[in-house]
Amino acid sequence: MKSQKSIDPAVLELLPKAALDGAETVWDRHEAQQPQCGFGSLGVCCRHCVQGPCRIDPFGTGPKKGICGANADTIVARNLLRQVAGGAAAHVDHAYEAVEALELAANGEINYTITDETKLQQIARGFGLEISGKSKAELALEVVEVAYADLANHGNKPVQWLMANAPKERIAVWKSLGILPRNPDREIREAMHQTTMGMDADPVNLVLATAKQGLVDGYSGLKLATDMQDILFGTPTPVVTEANLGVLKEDYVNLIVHGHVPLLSEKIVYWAGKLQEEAILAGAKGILVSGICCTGNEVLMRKGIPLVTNFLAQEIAIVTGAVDTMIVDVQCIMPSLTQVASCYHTEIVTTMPIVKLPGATHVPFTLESADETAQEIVRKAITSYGRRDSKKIKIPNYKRKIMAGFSVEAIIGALSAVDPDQPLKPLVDNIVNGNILGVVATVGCNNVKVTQDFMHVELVKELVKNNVLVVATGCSAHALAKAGLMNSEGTETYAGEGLKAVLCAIGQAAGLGAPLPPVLHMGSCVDNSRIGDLVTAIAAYLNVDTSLLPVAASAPELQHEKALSIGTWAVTMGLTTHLGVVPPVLGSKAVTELLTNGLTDVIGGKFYVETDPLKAAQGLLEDIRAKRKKLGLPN
Ligand code: MSK
Repeated sequence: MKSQKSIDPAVLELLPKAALDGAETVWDRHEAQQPQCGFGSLGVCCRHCVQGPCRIDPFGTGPKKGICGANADTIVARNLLRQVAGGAAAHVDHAYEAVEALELAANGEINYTITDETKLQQIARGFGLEISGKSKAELALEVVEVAYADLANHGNKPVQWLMANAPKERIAVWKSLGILPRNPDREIREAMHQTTMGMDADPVNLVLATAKQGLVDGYSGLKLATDMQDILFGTPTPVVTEANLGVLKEDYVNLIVHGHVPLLSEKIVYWAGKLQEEAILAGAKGILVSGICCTGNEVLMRKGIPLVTNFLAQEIAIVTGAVDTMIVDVQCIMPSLTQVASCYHTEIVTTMPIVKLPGATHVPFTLESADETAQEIVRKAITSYGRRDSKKIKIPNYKRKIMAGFSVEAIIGALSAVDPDQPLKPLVDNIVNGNILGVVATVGCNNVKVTQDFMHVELVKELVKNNVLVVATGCSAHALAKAGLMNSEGTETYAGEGLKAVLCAIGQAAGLGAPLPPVLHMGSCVDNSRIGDLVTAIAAYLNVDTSLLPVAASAPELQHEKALSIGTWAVTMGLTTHLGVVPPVLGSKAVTELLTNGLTDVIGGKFYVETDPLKAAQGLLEDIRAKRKKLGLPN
């Protein structure tokens, strides 16, 4: 299947146009990189000091040690720890900005409101804060104080966001392994220290440090970011919209938001609504905002903004010739966007001080000037619309209806229609009786080494056919949305009989008049915390450790360091975590064995690598069935 670049028909339709228009794509550059470095692919190249680079001969005939004496096990384990720490750093930085935004909003220093008081109170209660008699702003400032204290705590106090939210059984496991993280900056700094020249050479110690970074990511990154964003912008509720390049409209100003952080994109959505008249005066029918990657997921979940496409096709969106402005914030932004945009009239707008692209327009975003910045960018898009070349426009007519917005609160809300007193009971009862065999979370990216979306879609079709409920985030959610797995028709077409019956019953009870989709869209990369919350709630309801649940995770097409850190967190949660792309660890048998097997006895979870989607589905089904058997549930 790798010979094909994508299974997305919209992408396939536009690839020849990209070539004709002189727009180089990620697939062209991947081809030019062949053959990719075998040492790098195996993880046995070390560049941590300037005596190197050193490479270990994987066949055993050449050097077995680097110049300092580090062997393949040490080098592979150090490289992995740095990658996972890189992913955690990105999420913690994201979360930190969200905390700052909540503080400024609560102090009335910026024009953002606190939207979800219920969530604010729930989080405050989790930290033992008194909520009665306090205004929203007062309580928010107290929560902010806890967050800042957590981000900067001294001594050996563990991360409070973890202690308040993680399952107690898991905390005991992590404590016994000595991997409870302290403040995240200290842990990330320590990982850099631990892996520099002349430091840790013990692969077991390094792999445990990697697990600790997974926890930094899970609680000081993902969970903290989602909590802050829900308080500020609201906890998602079900929304219906569409996904794929066909959502772009030729006669509208098309403005795409891309990246990860919703602080600016929320304002863009607001001001695009307000400035419609200006677009009409410019000759358009209006302004259409749509999204790529996880900024797209954020505004989809809360505002019902349509999804254009996922990571691998970000350049292809521009090839439509109909994108007037693409605004980027942080993470997953290809530097090539400006080269592709130069073939069309599209303006790329960077907004963050740490993400500037040569050839892009930089409009600095600050929380204090958010409204002005958003207006300026929307007006830029309207101006850009006037520069279009109609001969270059081609919008593929492919899009699918999707239902998204499945926060844990929204799922509980739908289940409450069946059992208001014990909302989790209908879900758990159906897992127990086997109508739902188990739950799999598919997360993460596209990777150019894999046919775009193929692994996501084929894996998930097989899982839902076997009555596995799938929840999804990130670019996996995009892929499944584009493939028609996030609407009621998807339930009719793809779900096994048991799963279909449950989704129909809940959909009817919740007043949707149609089944719930077989794949529930739970949000962006940081919203993997929602999946963690759901797993934690189910385990608490059943009073079992998460590692015993018939629940697994998968990153079918991972590319980013963040996907590695999210996957590591899933393993620390006790879940079998499938990777559909081989990470750079095969150069060390010891590290590979630890990750895929050796850790299981102590941590409960493990990585499972399988590049064939149907075999991967079978592997996950076997894992789920084995866990059901242990719990005494029917298979
Ligand atoms: S955007 S990290 S390619 S999921 Fe979150 Fe997609 Fe992966 Fe970026």
